[in-house]
Amino acid sequence: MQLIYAPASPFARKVRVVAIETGQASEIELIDATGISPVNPTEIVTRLNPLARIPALLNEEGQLVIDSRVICEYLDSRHVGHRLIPDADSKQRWQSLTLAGVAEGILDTAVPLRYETALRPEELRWTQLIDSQFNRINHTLDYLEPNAAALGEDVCIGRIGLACALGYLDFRFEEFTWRTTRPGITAWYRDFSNRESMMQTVPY
Ligand SMILES: N[C@@H](CCC(=O)N[C@@H](CS)C(=O)NCC(=O)O)C(=O)O
Repeated sequence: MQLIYAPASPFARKVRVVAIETGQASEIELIDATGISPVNPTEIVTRLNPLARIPALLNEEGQLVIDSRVICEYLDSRHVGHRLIPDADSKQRWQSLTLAGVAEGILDTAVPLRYETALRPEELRWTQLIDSQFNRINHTLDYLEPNAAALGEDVCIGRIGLACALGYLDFRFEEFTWRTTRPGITAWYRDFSNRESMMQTVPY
């Protein structure tokens, strides 16, 4: 299989963490599309993915699998170990998928925010939008904080998503000091970041 990714992409990181956690990393050839952005779609990505986004996976049959959520589910469907997406009859399923949705929402906010603050010419930036997007992330982290202790160490799609989202905030928004008022998430993230899968995929 081939995975079009970039080391800086948090969506691609999620997929890579899932690949490592499920023992499939060695089956995946990584193709680096560093530099891709909405104003620089890059040839390798547009050739494979009409949406010109990463991650994009080409499976062994040459079929395209896109959107990180779908790629994670695809990888989770082809191994025999502990399921990262809990089965339909598991009590954990909706809790894990909801956390995955919350993490996705943080990234769906943070990645465009990065484009807005780093890519868009300074004179065209819209501070009201920037502020409201940071507010959204803050509200979401505040919502998670009281239940941080319940996050636990067990690995699942929701926790992987959250860890990749927090890693992205640290990587792209150094000045965004989300830890200050959130000791629970801070401690959880510190522990989760020690997983081999997280250490092997630190963004750069
Ligand atoms: N919903 C998509 C989002 C993927 C995404 O936005 N990836 C970013 C890189 S982190 C990208 O490809 N940006 C280029 C663009 O939006 O044109 C997924 O989960 O795979």
